[in-house]
Amino acid sequence: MATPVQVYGPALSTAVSRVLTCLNEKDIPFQLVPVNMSKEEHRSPDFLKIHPFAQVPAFQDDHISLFESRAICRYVCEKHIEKGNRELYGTNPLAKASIDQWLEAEGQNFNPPSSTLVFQLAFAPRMKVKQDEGAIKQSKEKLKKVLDVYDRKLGETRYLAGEEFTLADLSHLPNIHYLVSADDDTASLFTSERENVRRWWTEISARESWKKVVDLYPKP
Ligand SMILES: N[C@@H](CCC(=O)N[C@@H](CS)C(=O)NCC(=O)O)C(=O)O
Repeated sequence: MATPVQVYGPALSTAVSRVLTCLNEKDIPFQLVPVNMSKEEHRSPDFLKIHPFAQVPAFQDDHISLFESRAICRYVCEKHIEKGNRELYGTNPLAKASIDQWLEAEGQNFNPPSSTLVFQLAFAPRMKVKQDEGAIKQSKEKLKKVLDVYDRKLGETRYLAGEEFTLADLSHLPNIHYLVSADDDTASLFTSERENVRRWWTEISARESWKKVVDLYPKP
């Protein structure tokens, strides 16, 4: 039997759970290799051989290793075109370009403010780090503008890149998961203020591939 692919890092990392969700969509068995970040294991010389920027996830498939969660997801989809969800990274050049376009929007427009909020609202309290109110306010304003664009698009199509659930939608799951659980009013950005975003979030967060990843998160 082939060795399962290995994903290094804790499941509760947003970038790690992006990759795990993709592997679940594609029905690819994986082994989650623990990396204790509080003990700085991601900065060890051995880890730097597979992730030169000392971050998670790192990914190994036989003799190859990769980093950057979105690149790993694209690789998994291209390598396993026939497995699991075949639409995940499109089946023709236009579908792929459309998915890439929204994956870029996620990485460049959505992720900067939303990952700041994930850190400030979800991780800072757990790490007993003082929250930066200015960063929270500024990121929320930026995120609202991005979500207004999403809401218009999702009023035209069921998912971001068209009528199929794709990597473009999947890539948003980890950050939104943390933001809808925040103690303040951030959840309402996704769950009530924008009708199409609300419908989309309800739909994508109900996917089995994602629920299996949430099951791996440590229980509070
Ligand atoms: N763009 C990278 C981001 C990776 C990233 O920021 N990982 C975080 C955890 S979610 C990390 O390793 N943080 C530790 C650090 O940067 O020191 C990806 O998508 O893989």
